Amino acid sequence: MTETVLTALADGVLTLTLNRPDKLNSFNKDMHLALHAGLQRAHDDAAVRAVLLTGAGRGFCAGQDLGDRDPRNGGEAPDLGHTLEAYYNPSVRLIRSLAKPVVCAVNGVAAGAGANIAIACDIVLAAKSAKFVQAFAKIGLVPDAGGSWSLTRILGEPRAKALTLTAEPLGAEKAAEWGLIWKAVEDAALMDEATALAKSLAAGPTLGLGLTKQMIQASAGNSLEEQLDLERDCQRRAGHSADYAEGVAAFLEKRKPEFRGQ
Ligand code: T3D
Repeated sequence: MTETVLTALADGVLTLTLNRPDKLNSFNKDMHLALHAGLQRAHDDAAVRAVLLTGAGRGFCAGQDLGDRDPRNGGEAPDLGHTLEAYYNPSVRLIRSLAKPVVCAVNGVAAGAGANIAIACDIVLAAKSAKFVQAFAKIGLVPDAGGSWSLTRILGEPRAKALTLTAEPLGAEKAAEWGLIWKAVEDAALMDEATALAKSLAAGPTLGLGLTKQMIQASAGNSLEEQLDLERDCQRRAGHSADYAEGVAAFLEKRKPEFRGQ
């Protein structure tokens, strides 16, 4: 049977490739479970120091496989609240709670939950030809996979509402201009650039990078006072790390640091 998520570990980077290209990598149960397993491995395996998420073929991910939701097949309508809780929400939680950087290379269209899972990643690069589509309104659903939270925080209400209420595609360059993603890059350069970025993050001070991610994510819900306390606590932990000692020693010895992720 074809693997629905291809997994490869090299140079500390765990690359997870959504792999149902004939369905634009839309989610079925197998692909959800394979993605959970890949992300869980990133949590558990110390050899993994960064994740690179991408899609096979011409699309990144078209959200839910609507073939699995065909109402003409009869039977009771599925409980979509359950599918969010069992399948989509765990992916978002696994990405956001991972104390390691997650790079997303959006190689083509990202629609529905596919768009919002991309946006949940830490650094998002997209091919210039890629687009982000909040497709939900077209089929009578509401945004999910954290989209109503992240789009509003990143873009503000006016743009979040326009994108979700109209389901109009947002091109990669505009997405970068609006700050929804980090960068739009030439299609042919996407994978090289995303891989180089993920590799350099994987060679970084993993503990400090994980704490930084946690702090940035916490800031939206914190007052300045709470955030100052969090910075103090995280800096205390980073200051006791072997990578901090190595970073300072390397600086003083005018050489490149060799971080071990501890
Ligand atoms: O159900 C639950 O569990 C609740 C959770 C829901 C989460 C969600 O994500 S809901 C939103 C679901 N996704 C969509 O509504 C997007 C549907 N797809 C599209 O709107 C378009 O396909 C795209 C904008 C993504 C891309 O358009 P385009 O013109 O580049 O490609 P295409 O020709 O429409 O699609 C190419 C093939 O992929 C085509 O198959 P074919 O005709 O070549 O055999 C198409 O049917 C298939 N495909 C695309 N999206 C899906 C899909 N097949 C199943 N499910 C899809 N979501």
